[in-house]
Amino acid sequence: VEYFAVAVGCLLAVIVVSGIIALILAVVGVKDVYLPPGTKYGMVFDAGSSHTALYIYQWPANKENGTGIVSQAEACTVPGPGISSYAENPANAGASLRACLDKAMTIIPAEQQRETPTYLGATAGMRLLREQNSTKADLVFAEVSKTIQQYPVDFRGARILTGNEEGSFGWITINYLLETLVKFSFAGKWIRPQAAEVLGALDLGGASTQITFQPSGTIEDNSTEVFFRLYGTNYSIYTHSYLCYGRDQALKMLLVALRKNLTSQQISHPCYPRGYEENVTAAALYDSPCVPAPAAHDPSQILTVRGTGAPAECRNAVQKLFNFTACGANRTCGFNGVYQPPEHGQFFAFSGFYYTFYFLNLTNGQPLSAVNATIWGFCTKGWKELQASFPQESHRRLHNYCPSAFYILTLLHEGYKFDEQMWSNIHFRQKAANTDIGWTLGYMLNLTNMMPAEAPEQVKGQQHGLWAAAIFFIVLTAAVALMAILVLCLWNPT
Ligand SMILES: *[C@@H]1O[C@H](CO)[C@@H](O)[C@H](O)[C@H]1NC(C)=O
Ligand SMILES: *[C@@H]1O[C@H](CO)[C@@H](O)[C@H](O)[C@H]1NC(C)=O
Ligand SMILES: *[C@@H]1O[C@H](CO)[C@@H](O)[C@H](O)[C@H]1NC(C)=O
Ligand SMILES: *[C@@H]1O[C@H](CO)[C@@H](O)[C@H](O)[C@H]1NC(C)=O
Ligand SMILES: CC(=O)N[C@H]1CO[C@H](CO)[C@@H](O)[C@@H]1O
Repeated sequence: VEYFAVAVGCLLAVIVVSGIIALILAVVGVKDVYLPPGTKYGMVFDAGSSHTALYIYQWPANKENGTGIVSQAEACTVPGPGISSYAENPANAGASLRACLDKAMTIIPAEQQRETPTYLGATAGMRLLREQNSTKADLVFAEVSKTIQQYPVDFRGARILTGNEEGSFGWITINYLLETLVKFSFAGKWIRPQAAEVLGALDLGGASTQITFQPSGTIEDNSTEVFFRLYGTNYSIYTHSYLCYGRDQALKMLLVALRKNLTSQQISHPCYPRGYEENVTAAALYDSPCVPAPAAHDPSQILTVRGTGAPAECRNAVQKLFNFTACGANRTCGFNGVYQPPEHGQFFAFSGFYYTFYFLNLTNGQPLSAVNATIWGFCTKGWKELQASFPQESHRRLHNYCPSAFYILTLLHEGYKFDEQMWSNIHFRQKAANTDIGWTLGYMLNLTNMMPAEAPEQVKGQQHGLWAAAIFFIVLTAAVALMAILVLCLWNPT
């Protein structure tokens, strides 16, 4: 009986200890402990209204080594117009992406390609196309998806971002790159930077513009409020996207507004330089939901647009694109009746804001009065003088800098209400930490769960060596115990 009890005891001990070993190995996962070092990649197509760009990001495998560690490996501009322009010929939208996808395949090592998360996000150009004809928008998405699926990547879908998402992800991108949300300290811990203030984001696309910031007070209109919890901190952010107030659509609205007389073939344009002339068809002018076509009009009619180079008239015409009276009396407001709390903190203004102001050499922190003076001066130049001053600039774009600049000035100063003092808080930037600023990085960080809601106590990858050693030690101890039990059991019987 005694012998039997000892045998059962030994057997139980063996089972329990083996179980513990098995459990440890299963929970930890041998794979997890011995992940090979290397670089991981992710790709995001930014399908904007005027063009598409592919961003390739990289980060060290198995260790998100603090924020700022995801960096841009490459940015590739897709040749041709934005995907929404292929509504009549969707197959070509897919084909247009090939050059950049081919390039990506030369950058991402072959063995990494299959696990490279790849996204396509479309913005206001596709929002407008969907508004016009959602079947056409679906066909374009089907074609771009088909093309991307022909490449050996982990394609996770093509979709239209909402205006609020576009603004929020731009805000996350900036604050991630500037390490205002979280920082990796030298002590090897994630910390929330105490001194750092989050920055606001001002984005100007071709078909929409976004303003996003953390106000000092409460947000009174919850359609403009987004909440995130990032690294253990709650953020309540104001964001609004104004559809049709991107640069290209705004200039289209301006041109239509300047067409005072529907029977005339002529349009006088005070923002275009004297001596500049171009023809547009009525079909091209009224091709967007931002500019409703007149009831009876002939799409094949050809209109002649003539520049008059008159800055005061130009400014007046641009101001009329905004409705500044639609807000209730006791509400802080942007324009067109959209709620906006008072601005707070520093802002980065990027994409269209940056490109136009960079051309005019206005990105060095010039005060509002100097910006105003430069734009007025630029808008008085005649077409010949302009071409002579900027011989290397494409003539297709040169005539648009004056209206674009007045548009940006009016949008920021009167639309978003940046007064003279607040103006100095706007920083016109294209990049931060060598990475282009836009919504794409924030979008990828969110979708790959690289921005956890809770602050990790320590990064598993960081403590890799220690972690592996601890597991090894526990398993070794358990194995020795197992041996000891077996030996004792075998010695005991008699
Ligand atoms: C991670 O951070 C450490 C300490 O800051 C640094 O020495 C190391 O180069 C970083 N790793 C990568 C892959 O950037
Ligand atoms: C939308 O586009 C589809 C495909 O091009 C076309 O067949 C359909 O007639 C269009 N619908 C409208 C309302 O224009
Ligand atoms: C501005 O908006 C208000 C309220 O929506 C409207 O009554 C008014 O006509 C608008 N003004 C212009 C110039 O469009
Ligand atoms: C651009 O502006 C800065 C600051 O106002 C000035 O110092 C610089 O000379 C300007 N550059 C050009 C090319 O105009
Ligand atoms: C800011 C934002 O849109 N965050 C999203 C990130 O992704 C999760 C799902 O994984 C969404 O729930 C969040 O809203």
